[in-house]
Amino acid sequence: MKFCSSPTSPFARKAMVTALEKGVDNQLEMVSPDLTDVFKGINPSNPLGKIPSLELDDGTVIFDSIVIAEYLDSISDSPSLFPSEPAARAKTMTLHALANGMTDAAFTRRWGSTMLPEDERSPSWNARLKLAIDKSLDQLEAQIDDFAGKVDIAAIAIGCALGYLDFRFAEENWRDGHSKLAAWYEEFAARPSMKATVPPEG
Ligand SMILES: N[C@@H](CCC(=O)N[C@@H](CS)C(=O)NCC(=O)O)C(=O)O
Repeated sequence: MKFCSSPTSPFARKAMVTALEKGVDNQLEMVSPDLTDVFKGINPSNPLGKIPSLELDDGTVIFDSIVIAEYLDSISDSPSLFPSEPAARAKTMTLHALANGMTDAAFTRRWGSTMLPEDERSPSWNARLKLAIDKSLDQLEAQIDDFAGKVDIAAIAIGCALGYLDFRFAEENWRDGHSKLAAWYEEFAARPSMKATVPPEG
C-alpha cells in the first residue's frame, strides 16, 4: 500500500501512529507529496490536493486521515482502536472530531501565517482559529477522564494534535492552565508509536 505523507503532517502522523499501534506499518510504502507548488495541491492522487492518502494494492485511493486510520485498524485483529458499541463509538468519534478540528485550526493558522502572501494574511481569522484551539484545550482538560488510560483513535488524535502545537506553536505554551492534559500527554507521548513519529525540526 502506498502511503502519501510527510513527517511534519499531524494528520499523516495520526494514520502512522495507528499503523504502528496495530503492527501494520510494514505494509506501508512511503510516498512523498509534490511540494513544487502548494497552491496547486500537494497530492495529485487526492482531488483535494491534501495528504495523507493511502493507495490500496488494488489501486483504490482512500483519504482522509480518519478513513485511513479506520482501514488500517480493520486489517489487523489486535484490539480495535474504534469502539463498536454505538454510544461509546459516538463519544470516541466526537473526541476525535474535537482533536482533529483543533489540528485543522492549528494547521490552517500556520498556513495562513507562513504560506500566504503577506497582504493576504488575516489577523481576525487567525484570532478566530486561536480561539477554537484554546476552547478545545479547555474542553480536553475538562474531559480528561474520558480518554486517560485509553489507547484508541481519540487518544491518538489528541496526542498528535498536542504534538503539533508543540511543533509549530511552542511559544504559546498550551500546557498553561491545562495541567491534567499536560500530564496525560507526557505519558502518551512516551509510547513507541508516538516517539517514532515525532516531527523533525524545521
Ligand atoms: N481532513 C484532512 C486534512 C488533511 C490536511 O489538511 N493535510 C495538510 C497537511 S497537514 C495538507 O495536505 N495541506 C495541503 C493543502 O491543503 O494544500 C485529513 O484528516 O486527512
